[in-house]
Amino acid sequence: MTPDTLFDRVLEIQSSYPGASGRLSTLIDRIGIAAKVTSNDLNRSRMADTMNQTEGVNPSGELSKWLDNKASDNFKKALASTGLCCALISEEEDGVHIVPGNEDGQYVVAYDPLDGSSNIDINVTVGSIFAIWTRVTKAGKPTDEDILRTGRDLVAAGYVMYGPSTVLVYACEGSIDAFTLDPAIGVWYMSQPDIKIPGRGNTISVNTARGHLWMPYVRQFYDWLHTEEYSGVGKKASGRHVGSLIADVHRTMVRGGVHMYPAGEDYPNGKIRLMYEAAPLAWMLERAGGKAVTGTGEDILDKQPSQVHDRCPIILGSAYEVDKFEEFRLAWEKENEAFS
Ligand code: FDP
Repeated sequence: MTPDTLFDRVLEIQSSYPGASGRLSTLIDRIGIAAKVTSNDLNRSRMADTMNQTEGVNPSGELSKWLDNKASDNFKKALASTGLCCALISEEEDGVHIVPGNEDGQYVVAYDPLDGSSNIDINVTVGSIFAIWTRVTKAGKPTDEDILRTGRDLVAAGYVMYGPSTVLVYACEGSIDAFTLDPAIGVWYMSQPDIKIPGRGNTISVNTARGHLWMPYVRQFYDWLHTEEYSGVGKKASGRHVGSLIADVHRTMVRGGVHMYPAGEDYPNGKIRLMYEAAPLAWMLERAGGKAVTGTGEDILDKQPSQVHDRCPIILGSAYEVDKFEEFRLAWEKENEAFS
């Protein structure tokens, strides 16, 4: 029987691993609760007059809103109370939060509690993203070896999309499924099992206002997306860019195509954060059959963070488009090697 709630699906996955402790299932359940509270906070924010309240800057120097900090607290409370996490990393907090009394906890969880929050006042979709690792050391205070992990090491990841409906997409080793919240009864119902990204799409998503700052091969790839070769077969290529990461990545995951935030002169290392944005989304995309690269010669999943708030350029989407991007990059590098 197909499970029809998040709870059923998580139990089904758990039962497929003989001897599973149910700890990861507990974390997902708690993340589901944090997401429901955050969804409610967002829905009420206009009436409660909390929508535009600002509260200083986050560790990356960006203006943070009351809602950013509230969402961060929602995730922190939900996860810390499980007793299973030794360390929590939030976009809104400096450094790493070592959970008091839980130093032996098995999991490290990184999250962007409210991504795209500059879009809230215009009622555009925003999201939360989470990444879950099991620690490397056995016990005691977690070390850098436990915390500064690549996407390759993830055991589970997901995102929540607060849009016309609230949708939680959860991926673990063998599956990636979407669940839609019924707000009347607070239940996550499965709405899209076994998500697979099309092998090629027709959607191009990037902030073109930064185009003059891109590397030449990014421009060449972008121009190619407007040729007959790309749109000649199948549907005509179409530009779709929200400027809110989860909305852009979810559309790309479901419909195919490519979404990019490449490195440029303004953001030499890209803008998107590695540990709680790029890595979990790349890991999910790979499970759905897509690809994700940095555009500077690395698979996002292999990129090693040097600190928890590192950034990373992203080029992600259908395998066809990302492979083509890599062709342009390699050709440009080869040509320029000859002159260096
Ligand atoms: P925001 O600054 O609104 O929080 O990661 C942050 C992010 O949004 C992403 O959601 C979005 O994809 C990106 O920044 C947009 O940045 P630009 O406005 O520079 O294109």
